[in-house]
Amino acid sequence: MKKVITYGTYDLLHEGHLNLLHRAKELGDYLIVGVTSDSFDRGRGKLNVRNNVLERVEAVKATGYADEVIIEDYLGQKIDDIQRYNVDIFAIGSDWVGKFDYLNEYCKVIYLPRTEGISSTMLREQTEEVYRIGIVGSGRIARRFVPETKVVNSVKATAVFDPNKESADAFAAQFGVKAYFDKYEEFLENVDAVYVASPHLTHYDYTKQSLYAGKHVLCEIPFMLSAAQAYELYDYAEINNLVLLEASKTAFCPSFNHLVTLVKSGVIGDVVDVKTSLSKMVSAPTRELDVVQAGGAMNEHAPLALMAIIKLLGKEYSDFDFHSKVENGVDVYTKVVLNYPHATSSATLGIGVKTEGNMVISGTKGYVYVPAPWWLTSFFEVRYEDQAKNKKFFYSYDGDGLRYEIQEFMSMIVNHRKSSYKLRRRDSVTVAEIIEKFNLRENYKEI
Ligand code: C2G
Repeated sequence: MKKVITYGTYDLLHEGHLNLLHRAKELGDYLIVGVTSDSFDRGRGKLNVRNNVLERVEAVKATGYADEVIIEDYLGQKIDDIQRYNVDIFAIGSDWVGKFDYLNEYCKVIYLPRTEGISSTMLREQTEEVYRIGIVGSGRIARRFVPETKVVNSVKATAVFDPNKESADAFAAQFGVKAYFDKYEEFLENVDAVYVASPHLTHYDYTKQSLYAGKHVLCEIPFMLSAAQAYELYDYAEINNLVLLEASKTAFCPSFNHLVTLVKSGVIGDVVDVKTSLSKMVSAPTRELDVVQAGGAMNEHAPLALMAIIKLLGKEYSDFDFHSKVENGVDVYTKVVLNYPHATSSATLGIGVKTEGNMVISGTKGYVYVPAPWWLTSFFEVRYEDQAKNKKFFYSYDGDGLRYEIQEFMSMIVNHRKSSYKLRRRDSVTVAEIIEKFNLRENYKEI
């Protein structure tokens, strides 16, 4: 029996795909089709795929050409598959000519003619609705945001709001958007969605006003400084069919997502300890060191670190405590410990104390090591007692990494999804709750 294998995303399955699958099937007796996973596609820069992997697998099955459908999830998998399934022919469209010649070592490689005049990109563009996003704040993160919107479908940055007219104008001139500085309502009237990147203490008000005006909101970290505020706004968004998402960058990155799925699937056994660390040294004068502007290591860095712990261990922690070094009223260093019935965790956060910014997840069978800076990593390793079993994982982390959260936000809007499995609302509320406990100085000790 002659076995043929082919791979693809098969987004918005079209005639080009049908022709390709038909031709591939005719090359042999048994056709295996590898459909790319969502994270694999994101990892290879295909950010704007419209159908999720389950929908794409169903579409391929419905063509009737595939005898077997498998998921392609990692770089190098084609070599593994060809050997594992005893494949005779690897077939792929002619847009890939030359790219897969290296597979000749394992089987015959055939490039099939590509159907001209149709592609998933074309279909996506034809059916695409573009949402105007307005940016509140014109600081460092807002500047990194605009270029990242350009690689995501369905969104265009069109406006900026900053009460400081000069900053708003400078930002508008640099990025080709319209500036607003006094009337927030007017800014809201001219956008469909809002990215809140203003100082911490203003997040709640700007987000609330935007939601009340019927706009979807992506809000920077720290999202809210109390659980009640987070609850209230998520509730309002839910009832009013609006998307509200915490811009917890790392939560949406391909590497971190895969790490969570691997750990949940038991590769290191039961998780017993999660240690994360995040430090960025700052020097005065800066808002991070200003008590009036909710400065401090905890408000600054806890959102990402706690998000990671909660995603790995859940929100049902049994007790917690904080140990801080304080200067001029702000914590320049905080160690937060969260204990669970069967696990413990800690985050060491610094703005005036330097820590090693890695993450180590210890389990009963092995551990995961994510080197610094873990929050924007493109690499991690699963390690065991028997080092021969260690496995390294590499991912792309494109641009400034904001594209992943923007893509998730837009996909939620376009597909009318109000929650994201990458960052559940209840997890986001728990992060706010722990930050609130710190700001109330519960279980708190100065060192
Ligand atoms: N195709 C085609 N004609 C088109 C469009 C696509 O023949 N008009 C073919 C592609 O050449 C490919 C298959 O259909 O063989 C799937 O295409 P995509 O969904 O675009 O997936 P792709 O990114 O090509 O996947 O591991 C993934 C593969 O390496 C490539």
